[in-house]
Amino acid sequence: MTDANAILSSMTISEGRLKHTLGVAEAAKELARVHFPALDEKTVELAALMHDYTKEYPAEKQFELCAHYGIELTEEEKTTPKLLHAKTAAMIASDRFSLPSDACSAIYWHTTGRANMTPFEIVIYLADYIEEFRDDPSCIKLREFYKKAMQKELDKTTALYKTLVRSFDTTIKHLLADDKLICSNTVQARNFYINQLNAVTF
Ligand code: DGI
Ligand code: FE
Ligand code: FE
Repeated sequence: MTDANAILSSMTISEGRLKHTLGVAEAAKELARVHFPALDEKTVELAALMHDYTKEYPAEKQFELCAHYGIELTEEEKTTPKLLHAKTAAMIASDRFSLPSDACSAIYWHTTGRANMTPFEIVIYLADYIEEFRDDPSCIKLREFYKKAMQKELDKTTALYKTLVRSFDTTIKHLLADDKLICSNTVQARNFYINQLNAVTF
């Protein structure tokens, strides 16, 4: 496995994206410490640093990388190539930086989420949404929602799952408002965590 400097020095991203990336690394380490202390902090940091590694690559380069790594494109990805950055970054994290498979899978699912995410996947997915430098209103609201839920709920898992549901709802509402396709994994993720919460409550 590689180290943080090797990742950072090979990165071709804007200053704003770098700031976001460093924010995700901090948020991910904190989420892991609070919710999943068995996760390795160093590996969580490396996955966070890699999560948007290819975000600013042009669409043709994303398609080329997908062809190179044998990634099959879903209908949503064919029309929304920016969804591909999660998958191409995951492939590069494995191939060029030898990150372990649990870290690569967290990078792979960080944009859409999915049902029944692993602890590593939850940490990177949510850190991407609530890291401190995200300044659009829905991210600010979700960050506040998470903090309040952590104070209010007796159970940390309930607070975490409620925040996940709200994150998927927020994404889906934005996509609906913009007439965009909604990835089925995002819908399945929302339904999964609602069911988990209902199973706890009743
Ligand atoms: O890469 P970031 O900007 O840090 O964040 P991200 O990887 O979560 O990407 C956010 C973008 O992904 C945002 O423009 C919405 C889009 N997105 C997320 N889920 C879906 C989606 N776009 C479509 N079309 N369908 C989805 O289900
Ligand atoms: Fe991303
Ligand atoms: Fe991101």
